[in-house]
Amino acid sequence: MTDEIYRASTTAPVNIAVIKYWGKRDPKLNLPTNSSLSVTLSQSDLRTHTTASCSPSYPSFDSLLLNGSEQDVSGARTQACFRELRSLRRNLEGQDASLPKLSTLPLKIVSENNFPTAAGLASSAAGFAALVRAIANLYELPSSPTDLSRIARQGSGSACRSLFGGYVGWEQGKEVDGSDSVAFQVAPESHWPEMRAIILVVSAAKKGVSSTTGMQTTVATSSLFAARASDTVPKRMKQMQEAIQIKDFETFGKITMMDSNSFHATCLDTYPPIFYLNDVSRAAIKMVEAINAAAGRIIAAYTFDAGPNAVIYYLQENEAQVAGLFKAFMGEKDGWKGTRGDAIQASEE
Ligand code: 2P0
Repeated sequence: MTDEIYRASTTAPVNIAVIKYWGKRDPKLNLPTNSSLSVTLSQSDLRTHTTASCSPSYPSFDSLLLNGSEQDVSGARTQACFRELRSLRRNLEGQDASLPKLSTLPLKIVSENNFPTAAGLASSAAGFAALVRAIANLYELPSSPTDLSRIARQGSGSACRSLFGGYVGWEQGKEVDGSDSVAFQVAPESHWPEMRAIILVVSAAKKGVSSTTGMQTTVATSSLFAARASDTVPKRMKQMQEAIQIKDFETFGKITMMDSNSFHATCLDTYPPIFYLNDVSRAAIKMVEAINAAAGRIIAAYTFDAGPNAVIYYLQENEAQVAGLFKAFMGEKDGWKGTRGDAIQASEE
């Protein structure tokens, strides 16, 4: 092999869950205690761009640069992704001796996010999805998005949903090896092109309690959690998929808001309690309630992940009543905004 550099790039989108993943039955493989469902809107354009390369000329260790800063790749999650992808490449090389032995070369990964990292905007989801697909492209693996979702899940649970666009489910699965715990597309984005999301950036700071630590404490201490995982979420998964299929925004919105509330209720029911919402988050909830009350039906739906930032879903036809009102109320401030101006910065005071 010469000192050639082999390279491939990809992007992966942030996904925002409308039925939340919270709780692991296997923390090593990131196997969840319930299925979940997310929406990826390309118009919101929150993405990780990743280039994976390998070369005999590189120093003899794997490296990962995220937004210009060197990251530790020795963690079990990153190592699991590297190991699985190298093993698939090794199989290809075993079948075809003419292929360059890329599986033996050090990897250099360079990633850039166009949104605040670890601010409850699912940065690890887009990050691991892009990392896995970039390496799979580099290795020219014939893997399907489903196969890649199985690998990305081991990097970060929610990452499996970022391998698909549009409306994406993550089937919790039953197998102990996680082979059936994969993402699937419920509908492409084009199925419901009127869907819009606005992100209210309440805080771009790193979250106080990491998702992994938070969810393990919830599983261990919350009595609300068991009912959520075994009863509430399975019912909602069905209802939500039906609502998406028939483009029923009122049901979509109601389940989205109720599931966000249920997730944050189990956080509060965790001991010691976990608070992700703050006063601005609660003001956003009241705004949505007021918008819906004025409309006489649900035209806006909020959801919050492991942080105070709100994502508000609405349909294009209600742009003025929803996004217009939020922008007017919160004021457009300097600071981070989505590339198409669809995120607004709010003050925490
Ligand atoms: C979700 N969240 O479904 C939920 C809602 C946060 C609240 O997935 O430990 O970063 O890497 O598997 O995927 C955040 O959890 O956790 C998350 P790990 P992850 O989007």
